[in-house]
Amino acid sequence: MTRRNNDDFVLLNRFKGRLLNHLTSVDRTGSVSVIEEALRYNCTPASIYNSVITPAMVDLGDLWHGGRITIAHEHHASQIVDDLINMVVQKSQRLSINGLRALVTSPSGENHCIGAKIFANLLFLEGWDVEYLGPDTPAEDLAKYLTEIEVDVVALSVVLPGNILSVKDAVSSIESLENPPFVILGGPAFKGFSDEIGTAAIADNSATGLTVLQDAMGIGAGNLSLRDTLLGVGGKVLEIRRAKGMNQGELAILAGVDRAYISLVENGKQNLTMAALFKLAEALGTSVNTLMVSSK
Ligand code: B12
Repeated sequence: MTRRNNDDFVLLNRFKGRLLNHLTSVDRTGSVSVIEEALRYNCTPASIYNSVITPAMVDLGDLWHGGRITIAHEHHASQIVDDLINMVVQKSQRLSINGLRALVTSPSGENHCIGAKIFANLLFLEGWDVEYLGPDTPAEDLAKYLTEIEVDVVALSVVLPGNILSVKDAVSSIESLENPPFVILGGPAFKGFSDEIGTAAIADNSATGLTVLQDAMGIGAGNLSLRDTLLGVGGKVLEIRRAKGMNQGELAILAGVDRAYISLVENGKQNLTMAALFKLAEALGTSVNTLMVSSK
């Protein structure tokens, strides 16, 4: 039997209040117990991140700003929160794998990274392969790194409005690449921000960010059906084979399978094993990730 998710506002707000108390007194055990309880109550990872941990950190910032706690308290609390973020992802189920890969970081000068890490984990739980780099990545180094690793999306998190300038640098460095990935910008610096930054998408919260990426990548929310996945892989195999000027027989020889097998794959009628998928990707000179990018 599957248990229902529980995203009751009053319950989440109570967890947030208790977490804030434990973080204010830098009580790791108490903080962990709040998150464990939220998970036991079937609160979703997104609601624990967005409605428990995030608002607790905002209130903690107010206490710090108002001189009620020291920077040392805030640093210690941030470390505890880092562990809580890991705990949520470790104890949650990843429902699907969408074959897409994202890189998450923040631009030069931005040392806040809790929001970036939460967004990275939400992407992971939604089925993405995620490369999380931590904060403060210089624009040129990021662009250079992107020539070495293949990603579909770069997500940049910005907290301080003063770092909008450096995120603009990052976007233009990425856009100057030969095959630039899709770029999404998010974080509190974009609240009420209405300008454009190159061709990057902008989302000030993680829920909107996930939806924007689903639309941009042509994937629906949640699991794709087996049929849709096989049709997506088949379409991609056909597209790449034709682009390479190969016929089905030639691809079959390279992949070590029958021509009829290629025909079934391309029509979405063959339930491929992972080994077959790897052989096909290799024969087409591409990656499994690329073959797994499905259309809606
Ligand atoms: C913890 C903290 C720090 C820690 C960060 C530790 C860490 N590992 O990240 C440290 C000590 C490093 C720090 C430093 C500073 N901080 Co500080 N910090 C905070 C604090 C208390 C919490 C931030 C946080 O973690 N929030 C929780 C996260 C989860 O929320 P979030 O970032 O909004 O992320 C959510 C969404 O925005 C979204 N999201 C985030 N990224 C992305 C990306 C994409 C693509 C998408 C779609 C969505 C998305 O998803 C997340 C989940 O819901 C805030 C208080 C506050 N009001 O936020 C101050 C705060 C942000 N800091 C502030 C300041 C001023 C500073 C310093 C300048 C202080 C100083 N004088 O040195 C430095 C700047 C350092 C730098 N150069 O970056 C101010 C910023 C004011 C402003 N708007 O300009 C705040 C608001 C405190 C305050 N009340 O004054 N800080």
